[in-house]
Parts: sequence; structure tokens; C-alpha cells
Amino acid sequence: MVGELASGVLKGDHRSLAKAISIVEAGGPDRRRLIREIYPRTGKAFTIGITGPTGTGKSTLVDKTIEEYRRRGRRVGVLAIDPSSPFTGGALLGDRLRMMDHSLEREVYIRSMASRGDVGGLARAARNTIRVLDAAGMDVVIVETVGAGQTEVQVATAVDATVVVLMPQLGDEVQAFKAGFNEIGDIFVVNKADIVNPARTMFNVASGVQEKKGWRPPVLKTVALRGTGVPAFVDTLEKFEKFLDENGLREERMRHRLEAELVEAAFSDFYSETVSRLKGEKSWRQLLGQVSRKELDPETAAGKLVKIITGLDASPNA
Ligand SMILES: Nc1nc2c(ncn2[C@@H]2O[C@H](COP(=O)(O)OP(=O)(O)OP(=O)(O)O)[C@@H](O)[C@H]2O)c(=O)[nH]1
Ligand SMILES: [Mg+2]
Repeated sequence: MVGELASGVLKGDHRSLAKAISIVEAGGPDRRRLIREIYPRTGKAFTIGITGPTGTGKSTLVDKTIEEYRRRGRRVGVLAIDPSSPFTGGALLGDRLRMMDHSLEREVYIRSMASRGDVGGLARAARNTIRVLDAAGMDVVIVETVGAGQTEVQVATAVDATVVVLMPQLGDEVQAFKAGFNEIGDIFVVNKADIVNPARTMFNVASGVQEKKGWRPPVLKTVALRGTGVPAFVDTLEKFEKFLDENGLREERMRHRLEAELVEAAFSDFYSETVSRLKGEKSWRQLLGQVSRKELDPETAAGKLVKIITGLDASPNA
């Protein structure tokens, strides 16, 4: 069953893709089987995170970026986390592109995912969705997130390149920018350059960015609505991709990501597994009873719990 699904994914079949992403979103044993099947076929896609304050034009920019990458003959997968504005996807791409590219339906795949309380779970689902799209033969995978919260930071650490999209005169959002966006961005885009002259915002952003291992994050301007500046944006993405490859940084970043992911995934599984097993133990109920009767204090009980947990057998499902 999962094996069949995996081969559908590897062929780039959209129905298999949809089903596979639902599985990695839900978690559980099928997720593990699926990822085991497809993992050897991942690692080719260039992955891009697009983030920034709400309403700056991220989805519009992604739409135009898909179009530009298609012109360059690259297949694009998109994951939008909690989008308030839908992608027009194929619809916006227009007849012009359709005439150039009859296989559009097979070459672009767009998926949304609702964000939820559990940030760790979302980041895990996002990472595995990126893998599914990568294994399906997408050359480029774009992930859109909103805001400067934990999710964005986690997603930023799950991709090769992080793009921060701002707009001129964001006021409070410029504060938010100072609070964290400048650390995660590899490329900055000041969009909506048609509304207000973006020069000041661009200057402020440029003076706040930090050079990382020989890459000074560029600050670009776009009018995503009209596609202005989008070819230059994609040029910059390709330049960054080349920069990462030529300096061995793509590998290095990937190793760091995997290190963080393994620790997180293992601890998350360990936690849920332990809690469910612990609650089936007699000693757990005894300990809880002793603490509620004040025969034992919570700190001492926690110490005893660690002993009980480390004494539990290894997971039978691992
Ligand atoms: N004037 C102007 N409007 C734009 C531009 N780009 C996007 N917009 C508009 O700005 C609004 C928000 O655009 P979205 O692309 O949905 O922005 P977003 O950042 O994805 O929004 P969230 O996902 O809700 O954070 C829409 O009405 C767009 O049409 C632009 O370059 N110029
Ligand atoms: Mg959006």
C-alpha cells in the first residue's frame, strides 16, 4: 500500500503526491514507512523558504516566481503554511505561459497546510512534505510562511535559502524585522515598490543584514503584482544556489538541519511513547497517589520517574 504510493510519488503522479502529503501531515507509522521508501531519492531539489510579515505580497511573489522558474524549464513544488490568501497557481500563469508549456499541470504542484498549536509537529510535517515534493522530481520547492514566530524560524532552518519579503514603510513590522528576520534572511525583497518609494526601507534593511560565510544578503525590490523585478529575483536565487554548491555550504547546511531534525524527532517520539507507556505502569499511579496525599513531593517524584522511565523497555515499534 505505502510501497505503491511511494512509487506513484517517485513518478510525480499528483494524486499520489496529495495522498502522501496527507500521510506525512497526519504522522504515525505510515509516515515512517513512506519516508523510508522515498528518502534515498531526495536531495536534488533546491528548497526556498519565503517568509515575512502578513500581507507583504508573499503569495503573489510565489505565483510570479513559479512562472519565472517554469520559463527556465524547472519544475516547482509549493507548500503554503496557513495561507490567508490563496495561490492562483495555474490560473494566474495565464494563456501566454500555457501556450509555452503544455505540461504545466504536471510540472507545478501547490499544496496548503494549516498551522496548528504544535510547532514541532508542523515543522516535521513541513520537512517531510519538502521531501515528498523533492522525491517527486521537483527542481525547486518553495515554502511560504507568515510572521516571525517559531514556525518561521523552524521552517527557515529546513530549507536551503530563506527569503524575507517586506514592503515599504512597514512601521511596527520594521521592529519585527529587527527582532529576528535579519538573522534568517539570505535574500531580502522589498515588494509593493509601486505604492511607496522603497529606497528608505531598502536602505534600512541593507544596513541591518549580516554577512554570512562570504554571502552578503542582497536587498531587492519588486512589484510582484506586475512581475516587475521577478526575473532578477530568480537570478539572485540561482546565484545563491550556485554559491552554496560551490562552497560546500549546501551540504554543510543540510547536515546541520539533519542534526536538529533527528534530535527533535527522536525526542518527540520518545516523549509521546514514554507518556503512553508510563500511564500504563502501576508505579506511575502509585507515585501520583503519593504526591497528591503529600507523602512525596513533586521534585522527588520527578527523580523517581526518571528511574522508572529509563527502566522501561525500548519501544517495540521502533
Ligand atoms: N500594489 C501592490 N499590491 C500588491 C503587490 N503584491 C501583492 N499585492 C497585493 O497585496 C495583497 C496581499 O498580497 P498576498 O500575496 O496575498 O500577500 P501575502 O504576503 O501572501 O499575505 P499573507 O499570506 O496573508 O501574509 C493582495 O491584495 C495583493 O494583490 C505589489 O507589488 N503591489
Ligand atoms: Mg500568502
